[in-house]
Amino acid sequence: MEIQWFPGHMAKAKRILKEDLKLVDVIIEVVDARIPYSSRNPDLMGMIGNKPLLVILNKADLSDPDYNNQWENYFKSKKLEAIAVDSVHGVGISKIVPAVKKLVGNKTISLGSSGRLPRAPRCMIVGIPNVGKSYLINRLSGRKSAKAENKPGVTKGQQWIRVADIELLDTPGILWPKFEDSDVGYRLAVTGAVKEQVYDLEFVAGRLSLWLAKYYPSRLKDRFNLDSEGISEPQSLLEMIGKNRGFIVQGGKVDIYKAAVLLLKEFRGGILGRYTLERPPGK
Ligand SMILES: Nc1nc2c(ncn2[C@@H]2O[C@H](COP(=O)(O)OP(=O)(O)OP(=O)(O)O)[C@@H](O)[C@H]2O)c(=O)[nH]1
Ligand SMILES: [Mg+2]
Repeated sequence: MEIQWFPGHMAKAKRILKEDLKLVDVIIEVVDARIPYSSRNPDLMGMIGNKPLLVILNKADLSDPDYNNQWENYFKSKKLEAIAVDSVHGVGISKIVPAVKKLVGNKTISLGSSGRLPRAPRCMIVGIPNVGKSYLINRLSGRKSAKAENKPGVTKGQQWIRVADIELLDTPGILWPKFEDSDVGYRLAVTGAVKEQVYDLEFVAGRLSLWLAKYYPSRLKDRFNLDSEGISEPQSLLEMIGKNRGFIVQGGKVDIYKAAVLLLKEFRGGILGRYTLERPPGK
Protein backbone atom coordinates (compact mmCIF):
# COMPACT_ATOMS: atom_id res chain seq x y z
CA MET A 1 0.00 0.00 0.00
CA GLU A 2 1.38 3.39 -1.04
CA ILE A 3 1.14 6.13 1.58
CA GLN A 4 1.66 9.71 0.49
CA TRP A 5 0.86 13.07 2.11
CA PHE A 6 2.10 16.32 0.67
CA PRO A 7 -0.82 18.76 0.64
CA GLY A 8 -0.65 22.37 -0.55
CA HIS A 9 0.04 23.79 2.90
CA MET A 10 3.24 21.71 3.14
CA ALA A 11 4.45 22.80 -0.28
CA LYS A 12 3.88 26.38 0.83
CA ALA A 13 5.61 25.81 4.19
CA LYS A 14 8.57 24.35 2.33
CA ARG A 15 8.88 27.48 0.16
CA ILE A 16 8.73 29.74 3.24
CA LEU A 17 11.24 27.53 5.04
CA LYS A 18 13.69 28.01 2.17
CA GLU A 19 13.30 31.80 2.39
CA ASP A 20 13.62 31.87 6.19
CA LEU A 21 16.84 29.87 6.03
CA LYS A 22 18.62 33.12 5.29
CA LEU A 23 17.55 34.53 8.66
CA VAL A 24 18.90 31.78 10.89
CA ASP A 25 22.28 30.63 12.19
CA VAL A 26 21.45 27.03 13.08
CA ILE A 27 18.93 24.45 11.92
CA ILE A 28 17.47 22.17 14.57
CA GLU A 29 16.08 19.10 12.86
CA VAL A 30 13.68 17.23 15.13
CA VAL A 31 13.46 13.56 14.21
CA ASP A 32 11.49 10.73 15.81
CA ALA A 33 13.83 8.56 17.92
CA ARG A 34 11.74 5.51 17.00
CA ILE A 35 12.42 6.04 13.28
CA PRO A 36 15.51 8.27 12.94
CA TYR A 37 15.95 7.29 9.32
CA SER A 38 12.38 7.54 8.00
CA SER A 39 11.65 10.77 9.88
CA ARG A 40 14.48 12.72 8.22
CA ASN A 41 13.42 14.84 5.29
CA PRO A 42 15.62 13.71 2.37
CA ASP A 43 15.41 17.22 0.84
CA LEU A 44 16.68 19.03 3.92
CA MET A 45 20.43 18.61 3.64
CA GLY A 46 20.35 19.96 0.09
CA MET A 47 18.26 22.94 1.19
CA ILE A 48 20.35 24.11 4.14
CA GLY A 49 23.71 24.26 2.37
CA ASN A 50 26.47 24.60 4.96
CA LYS A 51 24.40 25.99 7.85
CA PRO A 52 25.18 24.18 11.10
CA LEU A 53 22.68 21.43 11.91
CA LEU A 54 21.68 19.98 15.27
CA VAL A 55 19.68 16.74 15.23
CA ILE A 56 17.23 16.14 18.07
CA LEU A 57 16.07 12.55 18.54
CA ASN A 58 12.76 13.42 20.16
CA LYS A 59 10.29 11.07 21.87
CA ALA A 60 13.32 9.21 23.24
CA ASP A 61 11.09 8.01 26.10
CA LEU A 62 9.15 5.94 23.55
CA SER A 63 12.18 4.42 21.82
CA ASP A 64 14.58 1.71 22.95
CA PRO A 65 17.27 3.35 25.16
CA ASP A 66 20.06 1.19 23.69
CA TYR A 67 19.22 2.37 20.22
CA ASN A 68 19.00 6.00 21.34
CA ASN A 69 22.69 5.75 22.18
CA GLN A 70 23.52 3.95 18.98
CA TRP A 71 21.73 6.55 16.87
CA GLU A 72 23.40 9.45 18.69
CA ASN A 73 26.75 7.83 17.96
CA TYR A 74 25.80 7.16 14.37
CA PHE A 75 25.00 10.84 13.73
CA LYS A 76 28.19 11.89 15.50
CA SER A 77 30.15 9.53 13.25
CA LYS A 78 28.65 11.51 10.35
CA LYS A 79 29.89 14.75 11.95
CA LEU A 80 26.40 15.77 13.02
CA GLU A 81 25.67 16.79 16.59
CA ALA A 82 22.74 14.69 17.89
CA ILE A 83 20.90 14.73 21.23
CA ALA A 84 18.26 12.26 22.43
CA VAL A 85 15.44 14.16 24.12
CA ASP A 86 12.19 13.44 25.91
CA SER A 87 10.20 16.64 25.59
CA VAL A 88 7.41 15.45 27.86
CA HIS A 89 9.61 14.94 30.91
CA GLY A 90 12.34 17.37 29.88
CA VAL A 91 15.14 14.81 29.66
CA GLY A 92 18.05 16.01 27.48
CA ILE A 93 16.53 19.50 27.06
CA SER A 94 19.31 21.26 28.99
CA LYS A 95 21.89 20.09 26.43
CA ILE A 96 20.25 21.96 23.55
CA VAL A 97 21.14 25.61 24.19
CA PRO A 98 24.84 24.84 24.89
CA ALA A 99 24.98 22.73 21.72
CA VAL A 100 23.49 25.61 19.69
CA LYS A 101 25.99 28.07 21.17
CA LYS A 102 28.83 25.74 20.35
CA LEU A 103 27.64 25.46 16.76
CA VAL A 104 27.40 29.24 16.28
CA GLY A 105 30.42 30.08 18.45
CA ASN A 106 32.66 31.48 15.73
CA LYS A 107 29.94 33.48 14.09
CA THR A 108 28.90 35.27 17.29
CA ILE A 109 32.51 36.22 17.95
CA SER A 110 33.00 37.60 14.45
CA LEU A 111 29.90 39.78 14.80
CA GLY A 112 31.30 41.11 18.06
CA SER A 113 34.70 41.93 16.65
CA SER A 114 33.15 43.86 13.76
CA GLY A 115 32.06 46.43 16.29
CA ARG A 116 28.44 45.36 16.64
CA LEU A 117 27.02 43.68 19.68
CA PRO A 118 26.71 39.92 19.14
CA ARG A 119 23.05 39.13 18.67
CA ALA A 120 21.21 36.09 20.00
CA PRO A 121 21.67 33.02 17.82
CA ARG A 122 18.61 32.28 15.71
CA CYS A 123 17.51 28.69 15.20
CA MET A 124 14.91 27.24 12.93
CA ILE A 125 13.13 24.14 14.19
CA VAL A 126 12.19 21.83 11.34
CA GLY A 127 10.81 18.32 11.10
CA ILE A 128 7.98 16.05 10.08
CA PRO A 129 4.43 16.61 11.40
CA ASN A 130 3.65 15.61 14.99
CA VAL A 131 7.28 14.87 15.90
CA GLY A 132 7.14 17.33 18.82
CA LYS A 133 8.65 20.56 17.44
CA SER A 134 6.21 22.86 19.25
CA TYR A 135 6.33 20.72 22.37
CA LEU A 136 10.11 20.93 22.40
CA ILE A 137 9.98 24.73 22.10
CA ASN A 138 7.53 24.93 24.97
CA ARG A 139 9.83 22.75 27.06
CA LEU A 140 12.79 24.97 26.24
CA SER A 141 10.91 28.17 27.00
CA GLY A 142 9.15 26.78 30.06
CA ARG A 143 5.79 28.08 28.90
CA LYS A 144 3.13 27.32 26.31
CA SER A 145 4.49 29.62 23.61
CA ALA A 146 3.70 27.36 20.67
CA LYS A 147 0.47 25.49 19.99
CA ALA A 148 1.06 21.75 20.38
CA GLU A 149 -1.39 18.88 20.00
CA ASN A 150 -1.23 15.17 19.44
CA LYS A 151 -2.13 15.11 15.74
CA PRO A 152 -0.13 15.99 12.62
CA GLY A 153 -0.51 19.41 11.02
CA VAL A 154 -1.10 21.57 14.11
CA THR A 155 1.39 24.39 13.47
CA LYS A 156 0.19 26.28 10.41
CA GLY A 157 2.66 29.17 10.17
CA GLN A 158 6.12 30.20 11.36
CA GLN A 159 6.44 31.77 14.83
CA TRP A 160 9.46 33.27 16.63
CA ILE A 161 9.95 32.42 20.30
CA ARG A 162 12.65 33.78 22.57
CA VAL A 163 14.26 31.21 24.86
CA ALA A 164 16.99 32.19 27.32
CA ASP A 165 19.41 33.94 24.98
CA ILE A 166 18.56 32.23 21.74
CA GLU A 167 15.66 32.76 19.33
CA LEU A 168 13.69 29.87 17.95
CA LEU A 169 11.52 29.76 14.86
CA ASP A 170 8.72 27.17 15.04
CA THR A 171 7.64 25.90 11.62
CA PRO A 172 4.85 23.65 10.34
CA GLY A 173 5.72 19.96 9.96
CA ILE A 174 6.55 19.01 6.41
CA LEU A 175 6.91 15.76 4.54
CA TRP A 176 8.13 15.37 0.98
CA PRO A 177 6.34 14.69 -2.31
CA LYS A 178 7.22 11.01 -2.61
CA PHE A 179 8.43 8.46 -0.06
CA GLU A 180 11.21 6.53 -1.75
CA ASP A 181 10.03 3.20 -0.37
CA SER A 182 6.78 1.98 1.11
CA ASP A 183 8.48 1.14 4.44
CA VAL A 184 9.08 4.85 5.02
CA GLY A 185 5.39 5.62 4.45
CA TYR A 186 4.37 2.79 6.76
CA ARG A 187 6.70 3.89 9.56
CA LEU A 188 5.57 7.51 9.33
CA ALA A 189 1.97 6.30 9.54
CA VAL A 190 2.51 3.89 12.43
CA THR A 191 4.24 6.57 14.53
CA GLY A 192 1.53 9.17 13.79
CA ALA A 193 3.27 11.61 11.41
CA VAL A 194 0.70 11.16 8.66
CA LYS A 195 -2.94 12.12 9.06
CA GLU A 196 -5.25 9.15 9.41
CA GLN A 197 -7.39 10.00 6.40
CA VAL A 198 -4.61 9.13 3.94
CA TYR A 199 -3.89 5.52 4.93
CA ASP A 200 -5.70 2.30 5.69
CA LEU A 201 -5.66 2.06 9.44
CA GLU A 202 -6.32 -1.69 9.54
CA PHE A 203 -3.49 -2.33 7.10
CA VAL A 204 -1.00 -0.30 9.13
CA ALA A 205 -2.10 -1.81 12.46
CA GLY A 206 -2.03 -5.29 10.89
CA ARG A 207 1.53 -4.82 9.71
CA LEU A 208 2.50 -3.59 13.17
CA SER A 209 0.88 -6.64 14.79
CA LEU A 210 2.96 -8.93 12.57
CA TRP A 211 6.15 -7.08 13.50
CA LEU A 212 5.33 -7.33 17.19
CA ALA A 213 4.52 -11.02 16.85
CA LYS A 214 7.89 -11.59 15.18
CA TYR A 215 10.15 -9.54 17.47
CA TYR A 216 8.23 -8.97 20.70
CA PRO A 217 5.72 -11.83 21.12
CA SER A 218 5.92 -11.65 24.91
CA ARG A 219 4.57 -8.10 24.92
CA LEU A 220 1.51 -9.20 22.94
CA LYS A 221 1.10 -12.03 25.40
CA ASP A 222 1.38 -9.73 28.43
CA ARG A 223 -0.88 -7.00 27.13
CA PHE A 224 -3.54 -8.96 25.22
CA ASN A 225 -3.00 -12.51 26.45
CA LEU A 226 -2.25 -13.27 22.83
CA ASP A 227 -0.31 -16.37 21.87
CA SER A 228 0.98 -15.31 18.44
CA GLU A 229 3.10 -18.40 17.81
CA GLY A 230 2.56 -19.67 14.26
CA ILE A 231 0.11 -16.91 13.28
CA SER A 232 1.11 -15.10 10.12
CA GLU A 233 -2.18 -13.38 9.23
CA PRO A 234 -2.47 -9.80 10.47
CA GLN A 235 -6.26 -10.07 10.44
CA SER A 236 -6.08 -12.99 12.87
CA LEU A 237 -3.80 -11.08 15.23
CA LEU A 238 -6.09 -8.04 15.22
CA GLU A 239 -9.07 -10.31 15.74
CA MET A 240 -7.45 -11.86 18.82
CA ILE A 241 -6.65 -8.42 20.21
CA GLY A 242 -10.27 -7.33 19.65
CA LYS A 243 -11.57 -10.49 21.29
CA ASN A 244 -9.34 -9.92 24.29
CA ARG A 245 -10.83 -6.45 24.70
CA GLY A 246 -14.41 -7.54 24.12
CA PHE A 247 -14.82 -5.60 20.86
CA ILE A 248 -17.69 -7.73 19.62
CA VAL A 249 -20.27 -6.50 17.13
CA GLN A 250 -23.64 -7.91 16.11
CA GLY A 251 -23.52 -11.59 15.22
CA GLY A 252 -20.61 -12.21 17.59
CA LYS A 253 -17.97 -10.99 15.13
CA VAL A 254 -14.93 -9.06 16.29
CA ASP A 255 -14.70 -5.35 15.46
CA ILE A 256 -11.32 -5.44 13.69
CA TYR A 257 -11.28 -1.68 13.10
CA LYS A 258 -11.64 -0.96 16.79
CA ALA A 259 -8.83 -3.43 17.55
CA ALA A 260 -6.63 -1.68 14.97
CA VAL A 261 -7.32 1.74 16.53
CA LEU A 262 -6.50 0.38 19.99
CA LEU A 263 -3.24 -1.28 18.91
CA LEU A 264 -2.00 1.92 17.23
CA LYS A 265 -3.02 4.04 20.19
CA GLU A 266 -1.24 1.82 22.69
CA PHE A 267 1.84 1.54 20.50
CA ARG A 268 2.09 5.31 19.96
CA GLY A 269 1.48 6.06 23.60
CA GLY A 270 4.23 3.72 24.80
CA ILE A 271 1.75 1.51 26.67
CA LEU A 272 3.02 -1.55 24.78
CA GLY A 273 6.63 -0.73 25.61
CA ARG A 274 9.50 1.16 24.01
CA TYR A 275 10.41 0.43 20.41
CA THR A 276 12.92 1.57 17.84
CA LEU A 277 11.75 0.48 14.40
CA GLU A 278 15.01 1.29 12.62
CA ARG A 279 18.61 0.35 13.32
CA PRO A 280 21.58 2.53 12.43
CA PRO A 281 23.36 1.24 9.30
CA GLY A 282 25.60 -1.71 10.12
CA LYS A 283 23.85 -2.53 13.44
N1 LIG B 1 6.11 10.59 24.58
C1 LIG B 1 6.45 11.75 24.04
N2 LIG B 1 5.52 12.47 23.39
C2 LIG B 1 5.90 13.64 22.85
C3 LIG B 1 7.23 14.15 22.95
N3 LIG B 1 7.27 15.35 22.32
C4 LIG B 1 6.02 15.57 21.85
N4 LIG B 1 5.20 14.55 22.16
C5 LIG B 1 3.79 14.38 21.79
O1 LIG B 1 3.67 14.68 20.41
C6 LIG B 1 2.51 15.47 20.20
C7 LIG B 1 2.77 16.43 19.06
O2 LIG B 1 3.62 17.46 19.49
P1 LIG B 1 3.72 18.85 18.72
O3 LIG B 1 4.77 19.62 19.42
O4 LIG B 1 2.38 19.47 18.52
O5 LIG B 1 4.28 18.35 17.31
P2 LIG B 1 4.75 19.27 16.09
O6 LIG B 1 6.02 18.63 15.58
O7 LIG B 1 4.82 20.69 16.47
O8 LIG B 1 3.56 18.97 15.06
P3 LIG B 1 3.02 19.89 13.83
O9 LIG B 1 2.87 21.27 14.32
O10 LIG B 1 1.74 19.20 13.51
O11 LIG B 1 4.02 19.73 12.75
C8 LIG B 1 2.25 16.17 21.53
O12 LIG B 1 0.88 16.24 21.77
C9 LIG B 1 2.88 15.29 22.56
O13 LIG B 1 1.88 14.48 23.12
C10 LIG B 1 8.19 13.34 23.65
O14 LIG B 1 9.38 13.66 23.78
N5 LIG B 1 7.73 12.15 24.17
MG1 LIG C 1 3.80 22.30 15.79
